[in-house]
Amino acid sequence: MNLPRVPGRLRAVAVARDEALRRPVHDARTAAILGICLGVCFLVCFLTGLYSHLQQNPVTWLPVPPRPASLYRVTQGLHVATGFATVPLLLAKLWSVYPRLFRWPPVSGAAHTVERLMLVPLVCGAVFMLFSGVANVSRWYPWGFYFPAAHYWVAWITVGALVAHVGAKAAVARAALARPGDAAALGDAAALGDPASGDPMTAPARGALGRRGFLGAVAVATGVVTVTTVGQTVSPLRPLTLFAQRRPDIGPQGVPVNRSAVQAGVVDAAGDPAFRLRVTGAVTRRVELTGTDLDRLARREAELPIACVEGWSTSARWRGVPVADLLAAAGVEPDDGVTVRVESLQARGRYRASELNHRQAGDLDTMLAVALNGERLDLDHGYPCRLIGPNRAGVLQTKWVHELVVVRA
Ligand SMILES: Nc1nc2c(c(=O)[nH]1)N[C@H]1C(S)=C(S)[C@@H](COP(=O)(O)O)O[C@H]1N2
Ligand SMILES: [Mo]
Repeated sequence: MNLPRVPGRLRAVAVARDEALRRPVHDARTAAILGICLGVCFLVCFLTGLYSHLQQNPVTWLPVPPRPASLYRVTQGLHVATGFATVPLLLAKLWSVYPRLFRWPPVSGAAHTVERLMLVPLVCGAVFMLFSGVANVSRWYPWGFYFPAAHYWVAWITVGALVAHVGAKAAVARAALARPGDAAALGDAAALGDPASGDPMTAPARGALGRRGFLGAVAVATGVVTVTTVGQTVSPLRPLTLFAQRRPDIGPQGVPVNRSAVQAGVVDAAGDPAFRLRVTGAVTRRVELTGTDLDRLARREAELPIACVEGWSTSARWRGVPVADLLAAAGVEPDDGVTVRVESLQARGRYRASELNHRQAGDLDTMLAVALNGERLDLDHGYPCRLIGPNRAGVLQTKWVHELVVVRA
């Protein structure tokens, strides 16, 4: 090898790098295969994440529909599952490509400099997304920022960098996938600008990990992570739930509780005989109902899921009063100018209120539930009444409801 201007230490790095790049586990073909798997996971995760963002930050020009009833359960289950599956995939990809970091000279030309700089937001963004997502569903918050906002904006940065990366690498990846592995390894090392790498010593050393073995191990790791976590939403896999934070069948009345009545500080108010549910705001008649009135009016039954943003979900049988009936009693027609604010007895906290658009408010399965799985609603599930509606994120299923405020645009 002839590298006259490179000091001895760097030359040793170059030799080690070229040797690594000749191994199939570090070549362009392996990188491309892992890249495609990662790209698919990122795409599904990003789109389902956008949908979850839209649920929690509604816009008038794209109202979230109440049907299909289980849509959010499926999209958020996919969001968390693909996020988890991405962890082993990303680690494998980073390990597969890290020898390229030691390229010398580090950049050649302006376009290449930009391409390499884009790796910073791509890698940092991807690591941040996975770390913050996994920590959040584990209910570990080792940070001072508001998780949903940070997770949302870093997602855009990461996906932007990913699009640029795919654009820059498409030709190399396509070629690597079209060629048999060894040629890919060779071409790849040569592409790093070191003519000495063009020698034909491309076969992996005897006993070294081959591409098939490496990708097989990654597939097994991804499978294990998925199978031991999706039980939090896919009922037949419940017994295998090992790493997920929730068994969705454990809790009062067979449903988990995220925030209890004690934590929400509503025990006294919820148990007070003076409790009244009020329908207020842009109404023709004010409506005021006692707990007994609610029980009497609660004739609607529906099987609807609770689907937490953290990935667990479960289906349950609810009985309650359709919000549409309460609006009718208040003389309100839920046309497209109407939104309904659902207010909880809980005085503080981010999830103490939620909003219904006119389509959600008009769906008869959107109701104030008083019974769950055939029993009077448990205090921790929102007694005296809680909102439950089809195709809604768990955070929007407000518990301990005491007021519906009709807002007219
Ligand atoms: N008032 C109030 N309602 C709330 C919450 C809350 O903290 N306060 N948490 C929400 C979240 S995050 C979820 S997932 C569901 C869970 O409902 P459950 O405890 O009945 O399972 O309630 C929602 N309703
Ligand atoms: Mo939740």
